[in-house]
Amino acid sequence: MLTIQSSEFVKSVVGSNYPDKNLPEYAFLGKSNSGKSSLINMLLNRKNLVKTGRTPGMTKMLNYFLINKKFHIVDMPGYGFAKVPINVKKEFQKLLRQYIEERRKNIKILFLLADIRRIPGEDEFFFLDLLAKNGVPAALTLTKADKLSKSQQIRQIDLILKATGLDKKYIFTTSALKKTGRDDILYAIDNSLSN
Ligand SMILES: Nc1nc2c(ncn2[C@@H]2O[C@H](COP(=O)(O)OP(=O)(O)OP(=O)(O)O)[C@@H](O)[C@H]2O)c(=O)[nH]1
Ligand SMILES: [Mg+2]
Repeated sequence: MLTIQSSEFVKSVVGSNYPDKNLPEYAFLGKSNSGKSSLINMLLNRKNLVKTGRTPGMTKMLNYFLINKKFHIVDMPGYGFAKVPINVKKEFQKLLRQYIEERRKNIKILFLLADIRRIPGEDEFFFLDLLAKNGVPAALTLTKADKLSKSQQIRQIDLILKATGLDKKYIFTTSALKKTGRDDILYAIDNSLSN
């Protein structure tokens, strides 16, 4: 089992000034407010390494963190913020697409986050398709599971499997609040690091 021995902020990347070290990376992508930063903090056992709950839709940076001096975790900017103008949205999609295309060799798993209470829609399909085209493994990661009862979770996961056509093994269920799903994600990272 992967244990987190060290985690440190490396840099914020705008454009293509990626870190010099060419390490494997694990990216966290999702709509604004889907819980990316909270999940990363939970995985790393850090309260506030990644800032959470700030003005959504404003950061255009990729934030790189170095873990165990061995791999990077990337907190990606949240997309789909309802109040931004369409041209800003387009620019955003371009930026995220550019990252995926430029880093497709580095990205070992992209965790695509979605609030468990929502059925994934157009945005998620856009990225799942883009990731498949670039050969980047994707894991749909359902967040805020604590918002539903166990039986509601089971029902909702069933609907999500039907809507996406994904296999159950590519879906993680998490709660940053209750610290659930941590072992599953760390296990997946560990597994891919040793392959
Ligand atoms: N109940 C519950 N709330 C959560 C959970 N994870 C995140 N939240 C809350 O959801 C809000 C957004 O969380 P963030 O982690 O900042 O989300 P984000 O995806 O990083 O948002 P952006 O950086 O704006 O894209 C915050 O108010 C969190 O406290 C969870 O597992 N359970
Ligand atoms: Mg965030």
